[in-house]
Amino acid sequence: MAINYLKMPENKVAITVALTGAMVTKKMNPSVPEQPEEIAKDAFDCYNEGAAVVHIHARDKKNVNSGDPLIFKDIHDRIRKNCNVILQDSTGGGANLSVEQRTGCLEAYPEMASLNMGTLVRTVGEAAGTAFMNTRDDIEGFVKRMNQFGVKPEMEIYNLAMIEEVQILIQKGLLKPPYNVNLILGMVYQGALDANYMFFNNYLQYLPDNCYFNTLGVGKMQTTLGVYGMILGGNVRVGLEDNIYYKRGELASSNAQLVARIVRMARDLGKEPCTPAEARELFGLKPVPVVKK
Ligand code: KMH
Ligand code: ZN
Repeated sequence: MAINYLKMPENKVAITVALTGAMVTKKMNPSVPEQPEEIAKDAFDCYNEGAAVVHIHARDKKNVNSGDPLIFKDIHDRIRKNCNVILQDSTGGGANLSVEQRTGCLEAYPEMASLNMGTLVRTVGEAAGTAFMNTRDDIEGFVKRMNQFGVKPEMEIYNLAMIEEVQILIQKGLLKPPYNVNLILGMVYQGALDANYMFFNNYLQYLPDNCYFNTLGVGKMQTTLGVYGMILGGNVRVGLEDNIYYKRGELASSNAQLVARIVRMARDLGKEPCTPAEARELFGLKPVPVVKK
């Protein structure tokens, strides 16, 4: 297997926690944080457990997915009162949001934002059968807007064809190295690859030079795939957005519980979780002023 991607330092792993998402609700797991105050609390708890990056979705007062920059700004400000964790907003948004609305979060100046690298078809929930639109033009529009705001994209990869889109952005000079991708397996959408280790190996084979990867197993594969990704030199994403269970038949009690478990497993592999400052340096983000309490 040809390995071109950037490996993390052997004794380090950057943990991202996806706190809320667009699809999970308190009905599915009462611990899902929906309002800014709850999201900020979870972010701080997860930072204290070892998360370096928080992936953020916003909801309005009725808990409907929102791209309102003011809500994102409120979440950022609340998080920043307590810690300097890296703020990564979602431009995936939710099924109710237009492509335009999905970039609203950039006006709240996150440090990173998700960039979905292709179109998929939703298969669950009220929006089943509709397209999660990310045409090549949309992707280019998103990344240009991110560049205007000085926001670093984390490219969301759901199948092998999407790695081709990464290459296209590199060829067009729209990305600044080092690149960050989130290798996703097990998303329930049509067009997304199943959570299977062989697919994961294929992803790695086709990654470009100068590229760090995050490992994201959706659902029950979150922990095991995460460990596999760490062993191969990558980072890990956990959190209630992608997995509401702690183990079979038992709901996770919080995002922090999921972070704590992956940090324990990282330490068993001889890896310490990166601080936000360490992750910023590796990913080429600007330093954030020290939070004074
Ligand atoms: N839920 C993840 C599989 C985004 O928000 O832009 C993908 C995700 C995308 O988090
Ligand atoms: Zn998301």
